[in-house]
Amino acid sequence: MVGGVRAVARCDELGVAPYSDAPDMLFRAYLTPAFAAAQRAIAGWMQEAGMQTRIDAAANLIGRYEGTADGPALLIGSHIDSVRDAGRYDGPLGVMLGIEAVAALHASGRRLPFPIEVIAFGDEEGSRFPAAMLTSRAVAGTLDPAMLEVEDARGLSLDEALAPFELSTLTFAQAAHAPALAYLEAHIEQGPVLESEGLAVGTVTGIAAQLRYAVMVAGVAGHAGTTTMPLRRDALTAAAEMVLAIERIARDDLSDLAATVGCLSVHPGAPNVVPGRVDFTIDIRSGDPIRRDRAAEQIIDRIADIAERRGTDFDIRRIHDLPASPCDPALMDLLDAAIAAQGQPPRRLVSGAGHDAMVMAALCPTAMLFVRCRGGTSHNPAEHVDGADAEIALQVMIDFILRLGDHVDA
Ligand code: HGY
Ligand code: MN
Ligand code: MN
Repeated sequence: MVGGVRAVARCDELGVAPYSDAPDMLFRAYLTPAFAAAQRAIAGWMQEAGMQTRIDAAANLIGRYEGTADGPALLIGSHIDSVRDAGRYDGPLGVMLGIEAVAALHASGRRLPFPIEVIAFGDEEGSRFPAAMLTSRAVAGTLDPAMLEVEDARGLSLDEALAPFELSTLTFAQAAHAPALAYLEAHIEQGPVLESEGLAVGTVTGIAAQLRYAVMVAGVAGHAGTTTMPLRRDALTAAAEMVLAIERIARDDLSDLAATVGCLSVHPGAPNVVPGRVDFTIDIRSGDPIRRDRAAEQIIDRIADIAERRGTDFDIRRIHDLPASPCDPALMDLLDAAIAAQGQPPRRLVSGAGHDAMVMAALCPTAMLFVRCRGGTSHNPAEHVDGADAEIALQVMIDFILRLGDHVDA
């Protein structure tokens, strides 16, 4: 089996039990039993590829392939946590391709003038704790300790979730990495551009800025049969109006601005009770941080107007804020050259999705390679990537690594 095909097959293998916490879909959240099982399988693959493995203080799995010199390492990575009811390739494909790149170097007895470390990041999606990219922030050394005081939906603290891994929030920040040469991440595009242009791979120029809020709307719970309509302070109907206002603001912008309400919970949640409280999240993105922040201000103003008119209270908290992150121009040129060397037309594109690379940019120059995925579908079990495209991506990565080696030697 060629490396790219094996990378896809391994993502498929990780898509089911025991590597998923849910029996009927793929959901692998940070620090769960499925997460630990996936780490064990991936560590075995890393070792077969000639790497020494370790788990760092933030529960990231790292495989290291020594170079001919012991300078700053080339880091290659992506994440192995997933969203709920996920596709199989968002995250794991980048890790599997990193392992395959090292396996190919190892098989030909090749060492680079720098060590290579393949990192399987633990928390990128933020699908368990109300924070995202905790583990790449720890590696990049940009972690705000206050971010570690989080609980999952069952009230388990991050510290409690780390305990079975014999780790703790007290030492989490010790995952901070030594200075690195560069960070390379391969990832499915999660959008339709490459497919629509008949291209297997593309060079990412940068990643859009992200903002996330947690909103709480407080009304008054009441009897569904006796609370007359004019007297109601229904938290859900207020929230519904807010959700539509958020969509309207993003739609009217006509740019790359995107705003999403992806979680909403209604309390107490009974058919015969007027909802007294609603919690929801807002995710706002744009390649232009000014546009993103202006939209956030408009959204908060509209939420305040609606809450006031409907006699409800509200609270809004910023839970995630990442600036736009440009990729390194010199590394983009190297990636373009590696793509051209595989007989593929170089194509540059921006990423609307977030990636560990946007956090790693604080540690070292970053490069990202996008791989075509069917229909641009992602965060959906129908996610699909062709083994042939993964193989092209793998050859591009190997060529990129060798070019970087020449660059460092020169
Ligand atoms: O939310 C994102 O953009 C990414 O998939 N974590
Ligand atoms: Mn994702
Ligand atoms: Mn991802």
